[in-house]
Amino acid sequence: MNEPMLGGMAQTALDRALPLLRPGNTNCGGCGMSSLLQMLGHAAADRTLQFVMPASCAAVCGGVFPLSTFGVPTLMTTFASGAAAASGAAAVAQLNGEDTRVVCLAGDGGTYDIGIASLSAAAERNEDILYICYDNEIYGNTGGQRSSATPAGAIATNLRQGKQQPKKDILAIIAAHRVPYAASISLAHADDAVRKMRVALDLRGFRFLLALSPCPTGWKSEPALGMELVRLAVRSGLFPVLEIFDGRRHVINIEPDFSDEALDMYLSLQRRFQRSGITAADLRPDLDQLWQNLRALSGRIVPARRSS
Ligand SMILES: Cc1ncc(C[n+]2csc(CCOP(=O)(O)OP(=O)(O)O)c2C)c(N)n1
Ligand code: SF4
Ligand SMILES: [Mg+2]
Repeated sequence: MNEPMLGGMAQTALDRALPLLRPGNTNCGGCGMSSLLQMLGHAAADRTLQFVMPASCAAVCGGVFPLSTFGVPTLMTTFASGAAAASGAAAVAQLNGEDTRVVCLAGDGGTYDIGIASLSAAAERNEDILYICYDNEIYGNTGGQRSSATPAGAIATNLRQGKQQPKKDILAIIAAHRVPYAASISLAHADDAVRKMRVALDLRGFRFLLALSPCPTGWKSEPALGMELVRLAVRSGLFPVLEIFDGRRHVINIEPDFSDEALDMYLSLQRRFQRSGITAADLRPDLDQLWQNLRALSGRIVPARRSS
């Protein structure tokens, strides 16, 4: 199967004997997390994996015991204990002399909010786990409530007028723990995403990946437009794609063109931004500041915004 959305990188029998996420799962059509799992399967190839998943759409999409659509052993946990349980699973694998890579897959609610204490603790101890946050910017599995990852201007089922506060910068928070590797990945840039997944799978110690994950159900967007939305977010500078090594060395992987047209398109293609009427002009000052900081951290002196 050659799926154009993934640039021909869809899961095939050549990647691993069992896909990480099999057909029959309960994810909505166009769910970014499904694409992420497809890419992760491609990146992991024949590496031995174990999943740990706190409460989320991911945790339920495997189905009802004893059936599972996951292609690897998967441990479901409470929200608060995801990173702690993953740390334990990694320790057990090491004691058994197994080369199992433990991957904690969590949503933004489980990462930015309810699981942040055990996540911070695991990062501080430099536990040997790969923590992946698929960030759909809401509590998706319970109907789309606001999280601290919800961006300014978006409505949620418990927030009717559009969020006032900006999104929490979770990558900076994780980097502040000086972990070996933290990176953001764009699902619309499959080569870069798969490369980083491989780097993160092969490193030892605490590794963190953050993916902006389209959620047609919560974003009120067309399922087929998910990858285009991610592309617009990257292009406009809204979602920076970067790697941070040891919490210090910042590398920007994809250079935006800071297009306001792309940013307005991103906002207008999702009905969650309609009620607040937020525009690129409202967001741009904060984005300029964000990019000035990123330029300083990455040692690059390119101006935050190119003059047109
Ligand atoms: C302590 C606790 N509070 C609330 C819930 C109910 N709950 C289950 S999944 C979920 C949403 C999770 O959101 P997120 O982590 O962003 O993952 P998503 O559903 O968006 O994939 C909630 C609130 C729970 N299981 N445990
Ligand atoms: S609600 Fe969103 S995150 Fe959950 S399965 Fe549907 S598209 Fe995916
Ligand atoms: Mg979520």
